[in-house]
Amino acid sequence: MNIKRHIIVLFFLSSIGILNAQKGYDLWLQYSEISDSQLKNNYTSNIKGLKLLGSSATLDVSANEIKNAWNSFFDQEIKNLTEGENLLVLGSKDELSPALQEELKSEFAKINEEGFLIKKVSIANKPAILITAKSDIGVLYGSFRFLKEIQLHNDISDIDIIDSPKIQKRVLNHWDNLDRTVERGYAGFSIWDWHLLPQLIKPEYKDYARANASIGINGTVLTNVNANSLVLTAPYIEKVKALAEVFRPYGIQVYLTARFSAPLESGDLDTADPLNDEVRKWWKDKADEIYAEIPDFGGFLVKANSEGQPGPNNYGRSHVDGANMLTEAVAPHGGIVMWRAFVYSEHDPADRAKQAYSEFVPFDGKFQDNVLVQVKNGAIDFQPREPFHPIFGAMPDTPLMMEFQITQEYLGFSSHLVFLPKLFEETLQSDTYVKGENSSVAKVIDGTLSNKKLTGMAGVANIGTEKNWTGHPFGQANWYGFGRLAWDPYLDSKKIAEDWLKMTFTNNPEFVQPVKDMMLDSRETVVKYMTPLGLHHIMDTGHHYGPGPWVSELSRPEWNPVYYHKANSEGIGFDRTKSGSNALAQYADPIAEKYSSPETTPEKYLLWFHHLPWDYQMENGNNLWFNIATTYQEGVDEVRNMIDTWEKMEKYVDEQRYQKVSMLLQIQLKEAKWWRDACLAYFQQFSNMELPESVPAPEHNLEYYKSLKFPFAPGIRPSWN
Ligand code: BDP
Repeated sequence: MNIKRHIIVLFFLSSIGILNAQKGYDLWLQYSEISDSQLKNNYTSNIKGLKLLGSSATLDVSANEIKNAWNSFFDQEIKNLTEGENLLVLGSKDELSPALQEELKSEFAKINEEGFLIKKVSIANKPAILITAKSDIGVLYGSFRFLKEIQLHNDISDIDIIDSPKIQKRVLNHWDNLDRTVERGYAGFSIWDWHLLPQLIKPEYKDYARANASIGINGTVLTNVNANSLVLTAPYIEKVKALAEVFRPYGIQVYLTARFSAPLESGDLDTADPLNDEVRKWWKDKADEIYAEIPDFGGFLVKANSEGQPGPNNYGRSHVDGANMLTEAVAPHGGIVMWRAFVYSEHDPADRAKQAYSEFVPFDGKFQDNVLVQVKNGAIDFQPREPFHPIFGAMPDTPLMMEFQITQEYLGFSSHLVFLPKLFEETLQSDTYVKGENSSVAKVIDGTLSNKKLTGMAGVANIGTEKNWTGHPFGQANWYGFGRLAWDPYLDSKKIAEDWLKMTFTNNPEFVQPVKDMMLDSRETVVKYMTPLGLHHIMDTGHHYGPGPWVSELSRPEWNPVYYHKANSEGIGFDRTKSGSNALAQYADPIAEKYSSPETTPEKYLLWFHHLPWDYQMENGNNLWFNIATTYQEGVDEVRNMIDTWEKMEKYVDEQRYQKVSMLLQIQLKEAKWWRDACLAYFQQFSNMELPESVPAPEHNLEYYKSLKFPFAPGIRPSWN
């Protein structure tokens, strides 16, 4: 096409928004054109062609990615060549010449099955850049890493990268229902079009796999933890198989949630007792049936005896009985069971924060080898801030899998800009003391602390049918950041933010620096305007949209916000010390001792562990009420600062993404004020103190805030409304 026509078509496409929509859709794989001639020269002179060693679907996928990216970076084709200088050579170790294998021996010794090397080498006496690994999947990961170097504008003349994932099972958990609603989903409907599967294979499936592979995610649980046993029936297994086939070249295994009562619901048996022989056989046959269709099926994720889900307790059996029974079915095929520790009961009067620990810790060392116990980052529920879950410091003989929530159930849905890797990092870097000092959660999870064979990290996905996958353009950073931390749980969230911004928007430092700072502060900002100083779970109930600290009438006490803040005329906060629930005793001594007194408790956790009088004097010399009020206000002010920052970025961002973020930030500001006003109006009845001068009076009275109803807030299960 001649240049003039090219321009006209581009103009036409951009005027109807297609190119811009594409930008959101392409996530961090924009492969933006490299116009700087020096940079361009660095890449194109070092790479003259592409050479594949061996053949496989995964290698093809790697080569295609590089070819497409090349076109996009340089408006130039990269040709397949079999010989010549400066080739980019892709192939696994077994395909290398014995001499090269020998030369790279010590490097290969440093990587695991999914790791890779990217190196300048000499092949047939000619300089080349080699991307190699012990497996083709490693080569694919290396290819994405190589492209990232270009996206970040790094010099590749002396490229030398060795990397391996530190965690084995890097898995997204989709809380997607078979009717395509998504529990706690704020980005449209489920991307799995069950009705039209297995025949209709949407291009999104492949792009989903590409995006995940580019950050090293290697598993996906397709269905909600509140499970439907229908997905285990033959017609659905066919559908799952079709997805598995799309994902396979990208190294992504599929998993399903197993409803514990499936043997009953199928009509085959009249019990689901895990110790019953027929039940055991039922699950074995089911696993055989699945593996016959999907040989690399990953296994099951199970939510049992939690929030009304059936489980082994229904038959007087334990979580160990349930999990070990299921592993018998999948183990012969190399599958695993991810058994969730998210349990609490309305019949147990103990502090909800203590219940999972009490139930699971006695089982330490009793689960079979191929069980991962999946533990949420905190003991309550994915709050804007929680101390790490005490289970991480108390089950050294059990492989523990981290569960983070990427979807923002409690953090403003898809309308608030919150960079979650900051939250994830805070948990991962917390010291559990399980093996003395320096026993971080990251070391528990990656298995290095107790030499674990099986390791994993799960993230509850924020993906849906929205054109840009996640609704909020910055929600993509949370998916991206989860993947990066699952690969390397020691990574600095600053680095993640910076990489993501460059790959998603532009390398221009005048954009990257201020927006990175904005992202890094955003998590603390949301904590300030929702749940400052250790407050938690004061969202309106059911949908969890907006504030609801007054809610007190739900049948389950621990679903009521008043259960968590315990505000009264005496003070506010949950006493979890010896004088209260003593949940603190579930932590190792250095923590339990330090946090036993409010003076030595970090202020960020103050009201998580202590009930304190409103006039309690804080470090800055002001009292608790003053600090609560001014922190809410700071949260609001910081959202204003985010808006100011973003307004200066217009020239660096395409119109569509710029406008969308601008509008969402306005929603965030409105909701931050709503949080401040509603919570302060409510708590003030108990504190009976004036608001500090710097904090405006709430816009409306408390009755107004209480009267707000949101029957159609997204993400809710109808039965929970
Ligand atoms: C809670 C959610 C609920 C989930 C549950 C879980 O409100 O929708 O089913 O966690 O993780 O946060 O099982």
